[in-house]
Amino acid sequence: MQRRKFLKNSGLTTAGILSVPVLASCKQQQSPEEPEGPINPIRPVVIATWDVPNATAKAWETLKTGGTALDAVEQGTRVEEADTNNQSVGKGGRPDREGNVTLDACVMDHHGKCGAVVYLQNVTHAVSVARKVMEDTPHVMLAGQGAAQFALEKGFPQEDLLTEKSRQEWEEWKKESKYQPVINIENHDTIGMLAIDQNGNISGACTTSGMAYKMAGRVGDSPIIGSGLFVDNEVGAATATGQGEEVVKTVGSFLVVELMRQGYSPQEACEEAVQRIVTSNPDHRNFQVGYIAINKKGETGGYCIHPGFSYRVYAQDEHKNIQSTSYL
Ligand code: SD4
Repeated sequence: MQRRKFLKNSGLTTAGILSVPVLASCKQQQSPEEPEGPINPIRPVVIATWDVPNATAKAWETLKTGGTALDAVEQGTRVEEADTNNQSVGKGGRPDREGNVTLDACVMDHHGKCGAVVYLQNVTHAVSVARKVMEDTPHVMLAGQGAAQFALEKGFPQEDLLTEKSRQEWEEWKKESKYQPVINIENHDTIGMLAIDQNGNISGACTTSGMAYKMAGRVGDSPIIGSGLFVDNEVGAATATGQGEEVVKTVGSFLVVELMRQGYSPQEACEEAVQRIVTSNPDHRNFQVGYIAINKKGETGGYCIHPGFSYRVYAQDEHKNIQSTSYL
């Protein structure tokens, strides 16, 4: 939904939007009988970017066997990190232009705690290193050599992440050395995953090898809290895929969650966040961005710029791949 339309429908002006928290608290005072939590919430729910049935199945199984939402998103995304056929995540990821596979990942839990690693090399499970940063350090983010050293200290195996297939493709790419991100690359890309568990707690994870043939040292949106992922247990969560630079410029996942706080559904919030990118960037026909979101009621949504993005939802024992609607 476009912002103007929302304002029209809701009868709110910009000033009204800005004062929503004030209005909300007045409303609570006037209607004490109004229930605090969502009525009949859908729980548990897992949602992930792209068609990643093995990952969402693993997350679902984790929830069903007593795991928390954080356990679910970690276990689910690890499936893609270990899958060498997924050349955008973990082992087998496409390298930067110098031939190095560098990983970015983050996690965020229902307490608002978070951890991230950027430019991590030679460790497959970046998402688990990110969780360790969150749980075992006073910091939020570790980069490069420091992140690798931390992973080593925590017992993560060191391995070469560049597979023969990705190496050969990189050799081929070098002949022209043209950096042109490919829209919907193989329809199987960076994984962002959100889950709400039986207790209604929400967590998220996002992990990637980033844009193929990026400059050495480049970091995208995926490990940046608020851009590639954001969780607010009172409201909901969002995560992004696609050209990270555009997501960072609009602090995309935070924006989606803040829109849900203002009353947008997950679907409407994703649409508005994509609209924000499209409006500010006339080049939007040349890149993809996709968002998915979940709210406290367990409702989900997704939206992207170009057709071809899909997302997996596992809820009420139904496991579906949903073709996202798109701006173009
Ligand atoms: C990045 N957002 O590094 C990631 C890449 C991605 O689909 O999502 N590709 O910018």
